[in-house]
Amino acid sequence: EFCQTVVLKARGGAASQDVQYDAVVMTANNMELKFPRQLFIDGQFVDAEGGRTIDTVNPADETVICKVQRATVGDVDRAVRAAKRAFDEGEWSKMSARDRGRLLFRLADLMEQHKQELATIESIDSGAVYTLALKTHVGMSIEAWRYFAGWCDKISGRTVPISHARPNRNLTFTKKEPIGVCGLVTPWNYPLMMLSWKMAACLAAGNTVVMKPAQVSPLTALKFAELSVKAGIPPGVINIVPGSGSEAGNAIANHPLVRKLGFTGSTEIGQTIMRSCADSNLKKVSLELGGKSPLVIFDDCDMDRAVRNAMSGVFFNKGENCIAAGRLFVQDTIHDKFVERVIEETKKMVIGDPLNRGTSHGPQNHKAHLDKLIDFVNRGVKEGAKLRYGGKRLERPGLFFEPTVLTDVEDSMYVAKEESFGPIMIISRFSGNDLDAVIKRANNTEFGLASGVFTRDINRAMAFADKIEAGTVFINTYNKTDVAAPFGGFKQSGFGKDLGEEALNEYLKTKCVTLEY
Ligand code: TAP
Repeated sequence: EFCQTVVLKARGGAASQDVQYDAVVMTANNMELKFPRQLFIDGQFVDAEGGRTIDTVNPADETVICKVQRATVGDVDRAVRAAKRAFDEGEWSKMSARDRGRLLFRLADLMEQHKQELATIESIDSGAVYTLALKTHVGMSIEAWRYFAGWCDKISGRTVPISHARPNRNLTFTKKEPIGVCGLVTPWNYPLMMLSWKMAACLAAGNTVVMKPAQVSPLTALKFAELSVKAGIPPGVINIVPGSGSEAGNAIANHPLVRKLGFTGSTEIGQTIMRSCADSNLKKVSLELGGKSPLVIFDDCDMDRAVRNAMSGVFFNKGENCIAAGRLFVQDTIHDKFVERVIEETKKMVIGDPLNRGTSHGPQNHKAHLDKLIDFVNRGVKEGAKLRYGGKRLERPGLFFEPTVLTDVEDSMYVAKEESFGPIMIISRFSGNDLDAVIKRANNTEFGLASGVFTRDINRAMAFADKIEAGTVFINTYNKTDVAAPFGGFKQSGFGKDLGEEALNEYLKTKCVTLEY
């Protein structure tokens, strides 16, 4: 691990200062990468108390990329206090909303200038295919920053016609105010994008933030911290505390000065977090949790389009995708043809080094996850599902798992009910044209994140959209998320929205002012 001291020249107002840090320097993807590996607190890169570290591993060859400092409860407390100072006394809360927007636009521009470097770091840290990391992991992150930067000076309240106290008159108006110090805890599947979806809305609303990335993929969050200094975001506004969920994540959820927690991750940890938020100080919470999203394919669909979208619906980002089509229902009249087509396409997928431009399928994020996928398939086969393709770890270095197709999946099976979060297509059949029957099966889950339907019958598609219990519905498409469209689940997939105007409400409070004159 080669390190070099980097001095960052911050732009911006009086609060800006040069920041010095020890960067990890390495070459990958024919470029030089430079990124921090320390905590980012109050505008400075610092070691954790006690200096404990976590190894971060490249899943393409299982080598250790570097050691990252691991935040303790005390470190989180320092970060929260810095965020509180920045909110109460700092430049951030004093500047106008439009100036805040300018800073966020500048940050987005810097991310754009470092796009290749960010995508390469994301690729080596999380196994994302580089071309996808450029377009989605980093590309959509930049779009989220620009989208929310544009909202900064458009957040407004209302005037409300209340009854007068005659002969006087009354007026009520509402103000949308930032909440204060917000905590964010995110997963490893889209490390920079999950940070960006939440933090862009959070900062646009005027809050300050303490963020914990997933311990297995923390590097782009730290590179992002560096860019935030260059953009001139004042010290303490953004704090990044890599570390474990049980220690650093839990310390954020429990902290009495944090007033809002935005979380993306599993349903199980979501429940723990909600409990901590309630017990500590009743902090506001939004939860984007697991999914088992149904995709229903009728025999009047455009078959090519259905096959293409089902493939990306399941295999996009090696299945490490929260809205992945976790279960396919295919009408019996086209079932066999459909299965044959997806197997044919799956065979064509190019598995390999995620940095190669021709690769379409990279390694799974980390070893424990890969092991879970192997167990998942074995369990399905044991219960009677048919393994039609894949299902094993590949015999090559790196955490590669073959894209997998399971058919004959019955509703009672484990694989029909639980999320795999990996590249495993689960196919069940349905008969006849009974929409209600298949919707009932599709709704028979505690998850409710996304859903999809392929049919040329617009009435059937709209009836599906009405009756399906999911926060997102795709008709004749899949995975079509956009920074302007609200995103989030129903039932045990959580509550609260990322993206779109609605996401701002997660990070704002409404004050109601009444005056008499
Ligand atoms: P989790 O295990 O829930 O981890 C998510 C984050 O929470 C990580 O940063 C984790 O830290 C932290 N954490 C763990 N225990 C905690 C605790 N007691 N208190 C506070 N924080 C804690 O999920 P995962 O394995 O990273 O991600 C996979 C899951 O996320 C899947 O179920 C997937 O569906 C879901 N997901 C959902 C969405 C949306 S938008 N709904 C998006 C992506 C992923 P560590 O780093 O130490 O684990």
